[in-house]
Amino acid sequence: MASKKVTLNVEGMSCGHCSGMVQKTLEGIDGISNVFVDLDAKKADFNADTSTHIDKAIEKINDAGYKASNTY
Ligand SMILES: [Cu+2]
Repeated sequence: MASKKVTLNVEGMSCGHCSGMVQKTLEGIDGISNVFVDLDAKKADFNADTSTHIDKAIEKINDAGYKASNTY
């Protein structure tokens, strides 16, 4: 299965703690790999196995108190 490269916009990150939280949140989801969170650009890059995993990632980031949206 080829994983899909994804970039999400993430609002609400103001410091390294925030980006670290988003990083850990994404790394804790099965089916998501190669996570890179860019605090300055307010973006999160990762590979997702399926689009369901992308939805899960957005949901988990929002649960953590940030605001994620896809960059279609
Ligand atoms: Cu912070």
